[in-house]
Amino acid sequence: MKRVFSGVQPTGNIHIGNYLGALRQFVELQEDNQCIYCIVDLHSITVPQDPKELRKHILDVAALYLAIGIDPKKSIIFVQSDVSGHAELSWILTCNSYTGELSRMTQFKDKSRGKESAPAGLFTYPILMAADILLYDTDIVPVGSDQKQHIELCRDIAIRINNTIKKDTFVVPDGRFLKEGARIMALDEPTAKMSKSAENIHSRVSLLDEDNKIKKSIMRATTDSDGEIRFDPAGKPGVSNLLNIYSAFSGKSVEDIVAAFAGKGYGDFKKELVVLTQEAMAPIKKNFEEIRETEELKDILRDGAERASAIAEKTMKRVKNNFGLGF
Ligand code: AQP
Repeated sequence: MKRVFSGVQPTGNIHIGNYLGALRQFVELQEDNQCIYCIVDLHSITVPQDPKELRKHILDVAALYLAIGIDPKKSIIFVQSDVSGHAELSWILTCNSYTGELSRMTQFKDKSRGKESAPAGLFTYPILMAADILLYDTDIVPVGSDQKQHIELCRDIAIRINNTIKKDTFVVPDGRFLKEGARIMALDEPTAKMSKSAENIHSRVSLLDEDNKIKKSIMRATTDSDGEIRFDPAGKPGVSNLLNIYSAFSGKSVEDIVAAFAGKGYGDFKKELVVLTQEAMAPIKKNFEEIRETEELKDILRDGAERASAIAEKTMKRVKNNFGLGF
């Protein structure tokens, strides 16, 4: 069995980009792999968080994991800060990473915008992400394509330490990126990725949006004036993004969708996409409502943290031993 690890930040507004790029893979992979799904709260504090809101969002993500179909009997679900090995391993990896490679991370450049007051955590967070993955001897990391650069960094650090400290200190993981859904773009600005933190709520469809909000956001999605439904990400980013979403929700190929809508207008296409999206979100919302307030949710997280800790402790023992740390 291969080991799978991935995580989502508890920063609110989990959207269809997160779902189609990453979360939907989580469910599929749990059938044939040992899966570990984390709520990465330590990552979320790279930017200021309100403590009350953060706690609420942690439980929201946990409930969403269950609502989309992650089964806690098959997969481990836990909160990152409940397992101390993440922060501990992160320091060891920090000492084996280069400031040059961290400076090249596009997410750091985007989020820090060159400001001297940018939190140092924004700079080092790809190392924490590497620690999350390496702590569990992970083989496969299902993520959206925005994480490609961070996965490459994680591999580079693991290979470097295996070569310089001791062979087989770390398992070198592979990213897993889907063909449709790996990068869902903002509905209002289809050259930027759909994001949780964008100010315009109609830039995204969140998993818990009401039907009416889903309809509004999709019907006002930016397209173009040529009127033809065609897949051309460079020339027609808005329509191509909607085709991608349609394909990911329906399981149909983009070519088949384009053929089915030949001669029809954007309005007809968007209306069908609205229904498709509403239908995909309905069971998630229903399950979420049932799970969110139960005590069982917290029991699942406690149990998950225990199971994750048992794996993490073994890795930390091996790593510390290889580095000559402790006695
Ligand atoms: N637009 C996207 N398309 C496909 N996949 C995406 N992911 C994120 N955005 C898209 C994937 O979702 C997983 C969880 O993401 P995250 O919670 O760790 O954080 P993020 O990438 O910071 O999410 P956002 O929405 O982009 O938040 P902000 O507002 O901070 O910019 C990851 O696997 C990610 O690849």
